[in-house]
Amino acid sequence: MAYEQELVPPHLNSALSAAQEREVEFFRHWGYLVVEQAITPPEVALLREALDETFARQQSEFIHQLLEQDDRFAFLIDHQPILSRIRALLGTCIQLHSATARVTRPGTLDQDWHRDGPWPMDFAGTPYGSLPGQINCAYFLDDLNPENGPNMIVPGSHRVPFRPPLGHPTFPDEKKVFARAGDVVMFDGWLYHRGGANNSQANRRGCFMCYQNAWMKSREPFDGPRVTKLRETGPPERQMLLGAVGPW
Ligand SMILES: O=C(O)CCC(=O)C(=O)O
Repeated sequence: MAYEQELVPPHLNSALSAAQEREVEFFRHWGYLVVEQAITPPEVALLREALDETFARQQSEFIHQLLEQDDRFAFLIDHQPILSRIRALLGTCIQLHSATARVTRPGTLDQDWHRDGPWPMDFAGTPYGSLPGQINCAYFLDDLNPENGPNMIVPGSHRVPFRPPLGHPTFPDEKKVFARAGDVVMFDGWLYHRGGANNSQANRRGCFMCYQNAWMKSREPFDGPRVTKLRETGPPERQMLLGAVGPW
């Protein structure tokens, strides 16, 4: 066997409370969920500090392999207010697809509508039931407003069987999410989404923890020194989240 048996939970689906079932139903239908104040103000301050330092070193708007940058990001791996919802949606055998951050500088233009993966979508899934399931969790570290740009989504678009339009035309049913610092927008990676233009004078900061089932390929290798140490020293679920289950 290529993995330690104790890493794999005995059941794929755990029992859900009535409140969790309502959230799952909402997410299945609309493809997103806003979790207000999922991190505390001190946690927001900690992440801002870590991200500002990372950004000063990297000078890149988009930061890949975030967990390799600074230990202060590590608590996001299994932050329970979000991970409990990921488990409710994807089941218990889950891993990170990627951990990234975006610092949207003043003057950045509107993003184009996009999905996070190239795979075609069919609202019926496959005959056996699977969908390209991937859920991105956007931790916003600044209050979003019309100046620095909302997080834009088209609720329900995660199941439409065609790709988003080119550019960033207006959808009649688009939603501008004005998240507050500390809120998390969880969204199906196939939901049409984009970041709004930043016309303010300040950076607009966010960390993106993206999850999928543990039997899928991750986008990141998760093989750098910080992640390797986190995996080797972490409890079983954290090990699984960081890719300890290799080939099946
Ligand atoms: O910043 C946002 O609101 C969304 C960012 C995004 O979709 C991306 O970076 O691909």
